[in-house]
Amino acid sequence: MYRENDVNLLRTELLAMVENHLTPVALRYGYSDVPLETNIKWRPQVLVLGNYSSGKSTLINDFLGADIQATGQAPTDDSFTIITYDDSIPSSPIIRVTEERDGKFLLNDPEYPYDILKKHGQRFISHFKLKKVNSPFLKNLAIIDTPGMLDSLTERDRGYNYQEVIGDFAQIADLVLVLFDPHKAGTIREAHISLRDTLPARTFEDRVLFVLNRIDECDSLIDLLRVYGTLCWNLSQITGRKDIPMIHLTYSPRAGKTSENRAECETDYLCYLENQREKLKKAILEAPRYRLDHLASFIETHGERLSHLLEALISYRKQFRKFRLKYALTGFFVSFLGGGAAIFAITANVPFAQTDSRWQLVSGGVVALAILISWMTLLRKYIRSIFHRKRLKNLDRLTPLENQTRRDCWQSVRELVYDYLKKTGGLFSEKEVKKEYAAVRRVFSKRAPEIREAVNELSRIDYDQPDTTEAPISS
Ligand SMILES: Nc1nc2c(ncn2[C@@H]2O[C@H](COP(=O)(O)OP(=O)(O)O)[C@@H](O)[C@H]2O)c(=O)[nH]1
Ligand SMILES: [Mg+2]
Repeated sequence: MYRENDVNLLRTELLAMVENHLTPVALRYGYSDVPLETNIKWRPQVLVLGNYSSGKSTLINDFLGADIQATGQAPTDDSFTIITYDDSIPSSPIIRVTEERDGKFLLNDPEYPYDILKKHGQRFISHFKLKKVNSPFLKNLAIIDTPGMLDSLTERDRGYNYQEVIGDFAQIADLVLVLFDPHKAGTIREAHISLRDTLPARTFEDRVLFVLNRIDECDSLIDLLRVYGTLCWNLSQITGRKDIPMIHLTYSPRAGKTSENRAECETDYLCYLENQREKLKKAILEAPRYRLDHLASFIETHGERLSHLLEALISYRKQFRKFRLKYALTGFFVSFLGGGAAIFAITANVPFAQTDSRWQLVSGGVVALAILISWMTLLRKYIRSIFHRKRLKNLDRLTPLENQTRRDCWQSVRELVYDYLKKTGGLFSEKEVKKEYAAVRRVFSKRAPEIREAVNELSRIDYDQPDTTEAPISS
């Protein structure tokens, strides 16, 4: 197992990076309404998704070691339940719910990271709750049990947008379990689409675990292979990939004993298969390490976006400076021409032709100065507003968009750049933005890769093995 201290150390460092360097910029430019770390500062979380009756709650109960969640064949539980550890209760062999809270409390207590879910409205809030349980399984993580997907249910029936809620939870969660059962092995399109749209592409694979559950209910080994094949085919259709991700094959021996279907099944084949429940449990207990991965990706994603935002603002100011210089030079040139023309007009005009040439020069100078002053004051404001409008209209020219990653990144901040330029009229301190850019850039391109390397290093260390680097005990 991972060494808790190493994980905590890295976690603290990552959070400090977000708090000190990314959040101030994110808040200032409207990139986020709440400090960025709000969503990631709480304990690691595991989101459990799947059809109704795929055995989500049973699996959770098995891991917790007690019947905490209601289970049943019919769609029993239509709530999103956060199940977390109760630190205030001394450990006891009897595992039970020690405290229950409703959605309103969860959304308003700053300890919890669910601020972003407020937008889903009252109906969602009434289907959202917290249970504190004294199970040792929860010491380093929290589990989110979800209502099953029901194809027949529409957004109007539910009263909230299920897909969006799942997407938001997936963003917060460090590990996502997607459960299937042999009866409905291919109907997770809805969940998968919202996962694919919300999780960063590069970490999607690492953060999602697929589980074929209730395998004890297959009629025979052939039936199980058929179900497995269907699931693989459906997954490849959805993911658009030919290589199939690892699928954990599991069942609950406890639930199986009482299952009506089970009695009719020929389940001898189960002895040839390893129930991967324990493996799955081990993977879930690794959630704190997934959390580090999640944090590192979080910093990479937001660091990249914020630096793109600042880069566009700096580019605006650079273009503005160039424009100002060009405009001033043109002003000098025009006033010089104007002055020259005035002198020419004076000398060509008979009544003035005889005046002292010094006066002619002074008059030319005065005309040139008058032109220059009006150029730099009255006209300047007008021409500047044309420059500003033009830049807002061609916002994409502020930054090079040479590849798809840059284009995607730009899409996520384009609107913010537009709003900020509009709000400030393009008048902001370039020096300050440059300073912020340097800090974000340092985090994104130097510190984040270092931390990523440390996170990878940590996952390579097998803490179950004795540490061979220790000095041998001398005899
Ligand atoms: N035979 C068998 N039945 C199971 C298994 N897991 C869950 N069940 C049963 O399936 C039904 C639905 O389980 P539940 O956990 O409520 O599903 P959820 O809707 O996904 O939370 C319950 O009656 C469970 O007893 C399993 O692995 N094998
Ligand atoms: Mg359930």
